[in-house]
Amino acid sequence: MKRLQSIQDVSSYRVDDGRLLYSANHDEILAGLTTDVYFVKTKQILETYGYGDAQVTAEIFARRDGIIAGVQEALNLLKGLDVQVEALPEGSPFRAKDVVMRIRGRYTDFGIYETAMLGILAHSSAWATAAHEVKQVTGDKPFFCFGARHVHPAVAPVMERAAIIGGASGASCILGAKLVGLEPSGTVPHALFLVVGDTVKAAVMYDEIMPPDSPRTILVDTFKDEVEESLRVGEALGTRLEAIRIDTPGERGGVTAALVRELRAKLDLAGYQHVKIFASGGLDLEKIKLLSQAGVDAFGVGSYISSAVPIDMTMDIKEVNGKPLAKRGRLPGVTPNEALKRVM
Ligand code: PCP
Repeated sequence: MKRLQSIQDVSSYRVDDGRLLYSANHDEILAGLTTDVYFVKTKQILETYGYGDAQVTAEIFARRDGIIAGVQEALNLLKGLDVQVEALPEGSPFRAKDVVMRIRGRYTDFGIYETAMLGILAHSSAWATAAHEVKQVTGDKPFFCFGARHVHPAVAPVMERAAIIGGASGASCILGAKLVGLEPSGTVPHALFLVVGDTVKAAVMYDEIMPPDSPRTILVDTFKDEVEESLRVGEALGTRLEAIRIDTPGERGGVTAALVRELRAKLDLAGYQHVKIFASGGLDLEKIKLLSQAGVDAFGVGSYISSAVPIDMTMDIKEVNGKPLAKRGRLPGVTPNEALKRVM
C-alpha cells in the first residue's frame, strides 16, 4: 500500500465495504491511514514549496511519570527511513516532562507517523505503568495479565506485552505472551465447570489430558463453597494439585481476605500445605495488598491494567536545520536526557 502523500490521496481513499474489523492493519498504519489528516497536509505543503528537505530534531516527552513501553513498535514504523533515533530502553522509568524519544531527520519523511508513534507510546506505557504498580504490591509473588477481554482484540496483544514489560509474570492472551517469547498462562474458565457439571469431574479431566507443563490450578468457586470444593479437588488430585483459583464474583462479595485465611487454614489442616492459592477477579492495588497479606500466592489481574489511562505523549520540533527553536511555552533546542540510547 502506498504512503499517503497529499490531501488528494486522502480524498480518493475508499474503505472496503466488506471490511471485517475496524482496526487498522499493519499496511494501513504504515501508509499513514491512522494519522491525523493535518500531518498529510503539512507534508504536501512543505514538499510543494521547497521545504521537503528541512532537517529537524523532534522530541517526544511524557506528561506524567511512568514506565516506557512501545518503543520497539514505534521504531518499527520508522524502519527504512533516513532518520537517527534515541530512545529510553523498553521498560525503563521516566518522569513527567522527560524526553523519551528524539528523532532527527527530514520532517517530511517521518512527520506523518507522529499520531501513530504517540499513540503506541502513550497506551503501551500506561499499561506497563499499571503493571509496574501491581508489581510493587505483589513483590516476589507472580501475577498474570488477564485483561485481553476488556480491550479490542487488535490491541490485546499490545497490552499484554506491555504488561509483561511492566512486571507481569505472564499473560493469558496467546499472541501477547508469544510476542515476548513466553507461553500463555491460564488454566480453564467457569465455562468448563458449568458444562461438565461438577468441579472435581472437570478437574480430573483437566489433569488427565493437559500436558505436564500446564499448571494443575483448579478453579473452585463455580458451584459450591470454595473451601469444600478445594478439599474435594485435593482429594481427587492429591499431590498433583498445585493450586486452587478463587474468582468469587462481586455478587457474592468477591474474593475476600477472610475467605483466603479460612481456605489456607483448612487446606493446611487437611494436609494440603503444598497447594497454593491463586486469586483473580476485580483486583486493584488495595485488594491485592490485603489478599497477599491473607495468604494469596499468585494473582490474575485484568481491568486494573487494561483500564489504565494513556499517558499523554507530545512531540515537539526543537531544531530546524540545526537552529534551536520551539513553540511558545517550550524551551528551544534539545532537552538533555542521559538515559536516552541511540537505537536507530
Ligand atoms: C477472571 C475474572 C475476570 C477476569 C479474570 C479478568 O476470569 O472473572 O473477569 O480479571 P479482572 O476482573 O481483573 O478484569 P475467569 O474466572 O476465567 O472468567 P469467566 O468468569 O469468564 O470464567
